[in-house]
Amino acid sequence: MSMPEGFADLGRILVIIPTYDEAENVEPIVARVRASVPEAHVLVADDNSPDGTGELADKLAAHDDHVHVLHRLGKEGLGTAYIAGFRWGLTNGYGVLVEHDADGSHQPEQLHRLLEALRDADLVLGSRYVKGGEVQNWPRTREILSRGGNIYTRLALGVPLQDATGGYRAFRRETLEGIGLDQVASAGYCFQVDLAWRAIKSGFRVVEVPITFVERERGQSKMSQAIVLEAMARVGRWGVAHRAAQLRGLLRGRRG
Ligand SMILES: Nc1nc2c(ncn2[C@@H]2O[C@H](COP(=O)(O)OP(=O)(O)O)[C@@H](O)[C@H]2O)c(=O)[nH]1
Ligand SMILES: [Mg+2]
Repeated sequence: MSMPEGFADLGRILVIIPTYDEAENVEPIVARVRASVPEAHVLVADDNSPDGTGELADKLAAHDDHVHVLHRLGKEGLGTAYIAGFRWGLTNGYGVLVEHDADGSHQPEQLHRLLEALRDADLVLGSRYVKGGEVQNWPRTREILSRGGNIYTRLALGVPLQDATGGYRAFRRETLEGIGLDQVASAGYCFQVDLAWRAIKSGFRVVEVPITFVERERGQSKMSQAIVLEAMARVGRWGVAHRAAQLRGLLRGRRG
């Protein structure tokens, strides 16, 4: 059990929840986050959802000074929703910025694990694939795709991460300030790999803690084949560039 103000040493906490057509999910997920870590603030980043999610979030914000809403003009993707949310949080002085899905896949009750680990880290990844982590409710094909994507990422980039594509994460503000958010162009799963890879390359401490991922029961996934293909192509390119740089370094070392 954590006391209110239990994470005051980390600075003010902002949990960013991107939404697109999450009318059935937004109220319960915000309530669970508020109950789990009462001192944390929530920012719903809505892309003008046709189902009225943004207006529902406005109603929550009107009754709770720890809830805020960022309205964007239209569906521009998860990656840019997070970047806009990070910028809002950095401008408003938050010390910790958390990524959290709206659809019930991430458990607000496990947020403590991420925050506790952040005391000794710069970026904490909620991981489905470390010991103690799990996935519930996924069709076999989806799990194979996710696990395969992570094996591919490990091989391409040589990073020791078990779950580089997950979207339940806690960043210290200094990490986001240090990785060059301006240059992040990726969307979807690739966005998550991109941020973790930048953090590792910049020398930040990245750690994984186990989470229980539960596939959504209500509403639609926005995952698409295009998102998967983008991730494979970009991660492959980064891997080649990285190996080439390593090789150049090696050759220089031999000559000198
Ligand atoms: N603001 C915004 N949120 C999005 C967008 N696409 C997905 N999301 C949100 O991102 C989270 C994860 O998306 P989801 O469709 O569940 O992806 P999956 O879990 O990989 O199947 C959910 O909270 C979605 O509502 C988008 O284009 N804009
Ligand atoms: Mg989902």
